[in-house]
Amino acid sequence: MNTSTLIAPPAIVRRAEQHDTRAIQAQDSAHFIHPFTDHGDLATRGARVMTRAENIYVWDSEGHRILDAMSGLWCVNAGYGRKELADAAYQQLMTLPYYNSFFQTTNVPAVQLASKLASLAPVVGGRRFEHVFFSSSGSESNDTNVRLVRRYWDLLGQPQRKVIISRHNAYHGSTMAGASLGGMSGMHAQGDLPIPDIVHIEQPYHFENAQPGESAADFGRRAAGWLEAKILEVGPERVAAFIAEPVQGAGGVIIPPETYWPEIQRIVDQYGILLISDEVICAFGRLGHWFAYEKFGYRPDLVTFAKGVTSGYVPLGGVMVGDRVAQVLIEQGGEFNHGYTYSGHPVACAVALANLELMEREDLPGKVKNDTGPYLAQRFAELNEHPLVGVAETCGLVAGLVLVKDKATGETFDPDLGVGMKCRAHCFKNGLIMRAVGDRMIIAPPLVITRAQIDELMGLIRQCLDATLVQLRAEGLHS
Ligand code: PXG
Repeated sequence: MNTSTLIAPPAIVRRAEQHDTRAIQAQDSAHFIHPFTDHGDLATRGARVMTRAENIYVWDSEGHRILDAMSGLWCVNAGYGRKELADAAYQQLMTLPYYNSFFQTTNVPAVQLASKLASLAPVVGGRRFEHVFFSSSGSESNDTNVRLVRRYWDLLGQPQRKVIISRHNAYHGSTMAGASLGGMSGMHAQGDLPIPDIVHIEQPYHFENAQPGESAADFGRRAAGWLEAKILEVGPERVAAFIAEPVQGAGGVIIPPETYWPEIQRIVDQYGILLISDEVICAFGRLGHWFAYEKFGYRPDLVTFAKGVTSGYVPLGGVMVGDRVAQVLIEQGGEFNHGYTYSGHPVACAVALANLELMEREDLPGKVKNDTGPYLAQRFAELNEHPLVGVAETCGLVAGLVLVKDKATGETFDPDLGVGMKCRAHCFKNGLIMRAVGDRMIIAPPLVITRAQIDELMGLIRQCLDATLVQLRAEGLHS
């Protein structure tokens, strides 16, 4: 990439190297409640203090350079240090830092961004996305979806259609509705979740849920069939929508077999229920398309987005509202009593516009589809030879592998051994951020990653898998 577009780092570097890590960690422990964190554990270890970033690398307060193969948290699609995103924020902050979109007002960046998103959303099977609702996060957007689909069925005179079907091990956010839509058992175990009328089916994870010898294609059709079974169990007249990630992200990069989505489409069509594609991770080039439903060829009614829309530089999320819902909501709806202070925030929208223009100019979705995605697929597949790896798969620029005890039988480790966390510790030690979801190791690097950097990434992954294997053998956990 053109390094002149990076924010010049020298001043920041000098300050970063002067950070007093212990003092920051102590203050962090004293005052900062982190998301999804055991604070007793954090206090004894001390948080890793990130101080700066550039391209696909981040630096901590001790001066370590780390290859960020998770794009922050699946969001820094355009890579770090993109000056034009900072400029767009600054310009907008100086012009109109905030105004709301309630009370019959609007602002220019929000209008431009809504139009831009409508133009980027592919038309599949004649379905268009001409309308956008803005929020500040994926969670808020999925809360919006719950309200939208229930309002839609109310307006159509079918208020009994309230049930939303989701999947176990899905992630749809951390608010009451987001966590309920998600299928994370650890989240449901705290705070009486899920809320009423949200139910779950099993995920399409071939490695774990297929029968012995069952082909991926057969399994994909069978897994989609669980949706039909659930609709019949609940009663088709009570089902409002099905929500799913195109590829499950936080659940461990679960890539459905090719037969899955077409069968899901057939089922939602047959029962007339709405389809929500949660593309918080998968949109904006991550799978080689602006929106992932195009890759899999299905026709959602609502599309959740966040993260990559601004490459994570400022918070923004939203819902692409397809014609079917928009027509009812707008033509028959009257006032929809829903909205956030920051819906259509001018600074967030200005940054998103600059980000989408940058991605368009550098053709990041095309690069992932035709160049780096296939190259990562080829290099990642080589890991299938590794004695610790059960199966290694990619889709665009997300990838996941499962660590196994016995390669021949596919036997997995006792989850209590924390083998994934052991591997993650080797990654940190070797300058690589790779996420562990149980014993699945996953990556989602910035979309600006080059082939040479993919080679560097693969070298690090192999080194970390080797180090993990040595440790497991020493502990008598692997042959
Ligand atoms: N939907 C999907 C598919 C997501 O991945 C959300 C909704 C919620 O977005 P917000 O912006 O409210 O966080 C997400 C977020 C992880 C991890 O550990 C993943 C997410 C968030 C936090 C952690 O992989 N995804």
